[in-house]
Amino acid sequence: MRIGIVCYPTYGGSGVLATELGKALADKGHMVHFITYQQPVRLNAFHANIYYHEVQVPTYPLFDFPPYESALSSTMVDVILNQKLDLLHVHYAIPHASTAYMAKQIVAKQGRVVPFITTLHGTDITLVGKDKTYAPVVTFSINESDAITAVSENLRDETYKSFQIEKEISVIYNFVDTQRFSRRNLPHFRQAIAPNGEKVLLHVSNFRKVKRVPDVVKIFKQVRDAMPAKLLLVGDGPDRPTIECLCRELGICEDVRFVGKQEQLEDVMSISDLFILPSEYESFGLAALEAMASQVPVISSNAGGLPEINIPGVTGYMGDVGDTDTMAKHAIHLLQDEALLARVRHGAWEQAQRFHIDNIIPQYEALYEQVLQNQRKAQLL
Ligand code: GMT
Repeated sequence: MRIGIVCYPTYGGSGVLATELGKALADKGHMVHFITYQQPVRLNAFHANIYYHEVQVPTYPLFDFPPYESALSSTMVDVILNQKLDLLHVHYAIPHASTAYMAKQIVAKQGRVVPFITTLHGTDITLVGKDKTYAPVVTFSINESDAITAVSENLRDETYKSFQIEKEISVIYNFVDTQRFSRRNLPHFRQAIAPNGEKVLLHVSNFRKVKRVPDVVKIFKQVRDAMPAKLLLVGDGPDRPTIECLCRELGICEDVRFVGKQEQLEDVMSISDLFILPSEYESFGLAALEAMASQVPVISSNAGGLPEINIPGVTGYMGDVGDTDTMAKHAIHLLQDEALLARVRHGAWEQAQRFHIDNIIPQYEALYEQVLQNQRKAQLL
C-alpha cells in the first residue's frame, strides 16, 4: 500500500507512535510518506520505503497566524496526487482530521477517492478537542473519517462521552518494539548516574501540567528519605522552572538530574529501577510501556487508560491522582523487597509482550484493507 502519515513531528507520544508505525509498515514493504512540518524525531535513518514531505508555511505581513492548515491540506493534495497514495492516516485529531477532510474533498474534484483514518491519541480529545473553540470542527472531522481508532478503551469511551460520534471507534493500543526496548547491562552508565549503588527512579515526559511532574519530585523525596536514590528527569517543557524550584525547596537538587530530551531512551531505561508517571490524565502512557519492556516496573496514577496497562502487584502499582503518599509508599515497598522487585520486573516485561509491535501492526494493516474494501464497494454502487 501507499500510505500517507500525518503527525506532529515533536517529542509527543502521538508523533513517536506515528513514526514507529510508519517505520514498521515500511519494513513490511509498504510505501510510507510522512507529511509533517519538520522531520519527525524518531525518523532518523534512511529507509528505502520511507519518504518525507515537509509542509512549508509561507508567511506574509498580513498574517498574524500563518495558515498552517491550508498549507498542510495543499501538501496532502500534492502527495496524494503525485505519489498515488491509497490512503491517509492522520494522528492527533487537531488539526489533522479536518485538513485530511479538506484534502479528500479537493482530490475528489479531480476524480481521486482517498480515504483517511484518524487516530485519537489523548489530549486532542480530553483537553484541547473539548474546548468549545475547537469542538465543532473536531466532531465533524472525526465523523467524516473513513475509520477512527483510539489508543485505549478509556480514550474511546471518553470520545463517545464528549462528542456526538456517529461511527465506530476501534481500539488499537500503543505498541513497543521489544527488541529496541530490552534491558541491557550498562554498568558504566549506571555507575555514572548512581555511583554508590543508589536506586534510580525515572520519569519521561514533555513536562506539561497534565503530567504532574512536581508529584514525581514529591514521590522521589519520600523514596530518597527512605533509601539512597537518584531521580532522572528526561524531557523538557513548560513546567521545568516550577520543578527546579521544588527540588531546591526540598533540598534534593544533588540527587535529581535533568537530562533533557534523549533519543537513546532505551539506554536510560536499562539503568532504571522504577518508572514514575503520576499524570492527571493519560490515554495510554507509551513511555510507561517502553519502561515495562525494559523490565522497569511502573508507579503511576490510575487516570485514563493507565489501568489498562499497569496492573497492581504485577507490573507496578497505582495511586489516585495527586496521592503522592500512596505512590511513594508503593515505590518504597517495591524497592525494599528484592524478591518482589524481581517478580514485578518480570511481570512488567511479560505485560509489554502483549503490546509487541508484531501484534499491533497487523491490526492497522487489517483496518487499512477494510477501509479500502469499503471504498471499492461504495464506488461500485
Ligand atoms: O502526553 C504526551 O506525551 C503527548 C501526547 C500526544 O498526543 O502527543 O501523548 C498522548 O499520546 C500517546 C500515544 O498514543 C499516549 O501514549 C499518551 O498517553 C497520550 N497522552 C495523554 O493522554 C496525556
